Amino acid sequence: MVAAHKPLHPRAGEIPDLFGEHELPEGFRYEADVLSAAEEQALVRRFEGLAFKPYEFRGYSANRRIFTFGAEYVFAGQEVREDADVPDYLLPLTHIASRISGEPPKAFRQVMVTEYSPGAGVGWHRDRPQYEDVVGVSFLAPCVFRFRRRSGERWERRSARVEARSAYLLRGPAREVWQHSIAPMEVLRYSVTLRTFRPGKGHKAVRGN
Ligand SMILES: O=C(O)CCC(=O)C(=O)O
Repeated sequence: MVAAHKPLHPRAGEIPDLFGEHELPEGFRYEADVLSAAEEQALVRRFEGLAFKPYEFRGYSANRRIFTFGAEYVFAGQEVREDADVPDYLLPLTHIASRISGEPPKAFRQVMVTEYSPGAGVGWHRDRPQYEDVVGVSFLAPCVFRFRRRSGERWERRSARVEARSAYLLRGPAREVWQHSIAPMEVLRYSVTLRTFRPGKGHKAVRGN
């Protein structure tokens, strides 16, 4: 659908799906323009220096690459690093995550930078049960953020255009019931995913898929 390329600057919580007919899943919150172009560029310069590794899942490498901060849950394929604390230059993003979620900035104990080269996307999934709230901040290019949930024999679907320099929150049904995915990118995009942990579910350097 060409609608994916339509400029769209909805107010938080009011983004329509690509067809403009359905509400997006409850618990999805969206805020455009959370960063200036200069702030975006400064962060992208930082991302370019990260030692990204392919995201691994059950022994397969995806074509997106990640770098994580926060030692409590280490994805397969990533190093357990001593210096895993969230660096100062990413702290403004924890404040954005706090604003959109109402949780304290420090609650976002895991921060993951993802690099999507052209052709890379994310398959259908829900985030792992260790996590509670999930906030995503987008850089350089818009993406099509897709949702689906089972409805009898069929999938009910929604999708939203997520702009560069925007933030979204996944919580409640948008996070627990609906799966999400990102259509393969045509141009380079980075995202930063900030996650809180469920009480008692943070683990020291647990490795997993
Ligand atoms: O890039 C994004 O905004 C979403 C990433 C995502 O869904 C994930 O890594 O689980």
